[in-house]
Amino acid sequence: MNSPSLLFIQELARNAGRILHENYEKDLNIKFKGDIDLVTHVDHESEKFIIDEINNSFRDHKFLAEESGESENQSDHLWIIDPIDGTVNYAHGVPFFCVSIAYAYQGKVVLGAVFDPMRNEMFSAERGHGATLNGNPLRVKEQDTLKKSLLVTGFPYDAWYTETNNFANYEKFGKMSQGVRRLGSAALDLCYVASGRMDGYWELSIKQWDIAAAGLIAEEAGAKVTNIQNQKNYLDEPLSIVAANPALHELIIQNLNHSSK
Ligand code: LIP
Repeated sequence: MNSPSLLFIQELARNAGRILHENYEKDLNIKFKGDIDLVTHVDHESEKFIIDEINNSFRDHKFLAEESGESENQSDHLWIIDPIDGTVNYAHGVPFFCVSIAYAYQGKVVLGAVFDPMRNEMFSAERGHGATLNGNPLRVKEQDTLKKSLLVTGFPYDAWYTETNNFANYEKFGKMSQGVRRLGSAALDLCYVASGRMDGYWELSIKQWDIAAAGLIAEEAGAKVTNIQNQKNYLDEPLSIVAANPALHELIIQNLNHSSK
């Protein structure tokens, strides 16, 4: 068998999460990829562990990972990996981050696992078989009015310069909802929508590795997940995302500004 099981991807995320937990609040050898886009040696250690484990179990799979990029080989089997989603939180000692691992077959994500090592919370899904949190079924909340909704969003690393910085939406939705949170991990933001802790999530600019696993988890929990053009191919460039139950998803799409102008 050259395809993984849900159990395999769950254990892989859990074991990578141990690396994050063991190094939390230690010397992280922080380096900067941009003005505010940073990386720690733990990002690289977690990613190497995940890729080595996959190579030990499966032959010739392809990878798209935040730190090492896209592997050059061709394969029907693609792993989409964020070794630490919430790296800025991790680097600052804020306990809100996770490991995000997705597996896609012939271009369609079929398995996803997001593990939060600080709360020991394993969010996972297999396409067509539902989503769970530590084995318990997940379902989005059916909140259908913005003023009763708790929303979550994020900002791109080039927010200082880009017109799609999302600040105008933060203010607009802040005046239409019960609140807008910025928690710092897209994967956990999506999993919190899947679990009903949050009602809706959006970002104007995001990466495949941030959302591939949790996007499937949210879909399997009953969320409508699209890009900001309301298209279902939210993993295609240029990436953006909106996730909520269908009624609230429509209200977010209707009110979203696609630029700061
Ligand atoms: C982060 C996302 C976050 C987004 C940040 C960044 P990273 O991913 O989780 O939601 O707002 O700009 O993309 O860099 O921690 O893997």
